[in-house]
Amino acid sequence: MRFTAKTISLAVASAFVVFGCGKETPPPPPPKAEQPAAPPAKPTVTVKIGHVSPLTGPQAHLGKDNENGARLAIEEANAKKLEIGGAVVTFDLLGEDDQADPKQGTTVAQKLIDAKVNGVVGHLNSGTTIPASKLYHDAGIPQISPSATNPKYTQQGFKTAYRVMANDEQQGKVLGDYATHQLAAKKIAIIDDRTAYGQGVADEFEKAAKAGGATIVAREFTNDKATDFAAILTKIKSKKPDIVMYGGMDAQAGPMAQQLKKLGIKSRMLFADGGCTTEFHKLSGDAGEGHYCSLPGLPLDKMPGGPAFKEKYAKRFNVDIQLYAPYAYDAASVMIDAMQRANSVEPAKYLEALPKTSLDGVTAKITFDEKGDVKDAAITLYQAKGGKWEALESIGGGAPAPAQPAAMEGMGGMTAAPAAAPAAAAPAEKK
Ligand code: ABU
Repeated sequence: MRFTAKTISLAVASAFVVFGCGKETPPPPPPKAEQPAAPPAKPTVTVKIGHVSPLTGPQAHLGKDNENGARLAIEEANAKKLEIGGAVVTFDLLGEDDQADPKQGTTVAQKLIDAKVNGVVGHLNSGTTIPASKLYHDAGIPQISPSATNPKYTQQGFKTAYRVMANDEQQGKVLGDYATHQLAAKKIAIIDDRTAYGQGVADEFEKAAKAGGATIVAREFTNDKATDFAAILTKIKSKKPDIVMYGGMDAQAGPMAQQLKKLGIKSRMLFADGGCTTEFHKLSGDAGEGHYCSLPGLPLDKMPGGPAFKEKYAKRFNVDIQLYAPYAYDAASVMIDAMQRANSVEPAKYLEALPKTSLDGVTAKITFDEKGDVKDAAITLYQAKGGKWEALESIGGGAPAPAQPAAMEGMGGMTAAPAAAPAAAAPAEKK
């Protein structure tokens, strides 16, 4: 056969008809069997919850502890696949580091507001919580601090501001009463770190100590980054105080106790919650023995959910609780509970449910007064014995009668022990 141009083009054209540009036409699909229609998938929504604490600097151990507490509450809520407002909710924790610095506190608060968080757990420090609270208030974002104890935080009239532990009006008074009544202190020296917390609790302590008949023989101050207190302590030594009260955090309280001993000052020290940690024992060593501290709340082993929380925290994070993790867990839980009761994750809607909170938390039954402070909060006094904080007595919060000594790890390695003497005084009435 001769191949002419005509025969070749006919063959090519035939090939296109049969194979359709190189693809075989597929056979028609077999008829489908009737399938029942699948139910429509539930809508899902991601809810951002901000968390702020110092994650760097001398308080990083406390900041991480707070973040862990909030994270645990959120992970548990996610595992339950909660439905709020008809959607399955996934909570996303946005952790920010404010370095315990007021300026950084407002910077990260604005960052969270810009990220459109639905609520904030934090901040850890009063010095950052108070300035940030104005921004959250103006943005209509609910804020629950686990650990900021300066009373001013909830006295600003902000509908958005809540906290889940006793404040320093209560804590300062309990410490002042304890110093003058139980420890019979007549001459007291006071040092504070000039933060909103340290200075605030020292002021409250001073009022109560004076009311209890003590004389304040020295009032000195340092800062929350300092490590050398020799000059202050040397001045104080000449005043021969019965008690040295320090308003500040463990990073200073520990070295201060060491330097006190080195200078031959025999006075007992008294701290509020910022010095009432395991870290204090690490930093002070033997020099920490015999000093006193207070913590809002019951000892961990006496909290309604304390032992269970301690176990699950260790399992999840493979470390012991430092201090405020149970409160951060409760703060996040209160927020999620309010969203569930409001059936809305919208800040404006669940904000209306927050005042009606009545939650069986890890730390206590949580209900709020008109300012956003937790009602009927307990305060516990401790003494350092054998490198641990041993509970002496709890005041308020439906505290049970003082318990027999019982080993208790975490929360400063505290143990519960019989009271040294009858309760000094009830916490101040909330106004
Ligand atoms: N509550 C003591 C530590 C946190 C703060 O209030 O600054």
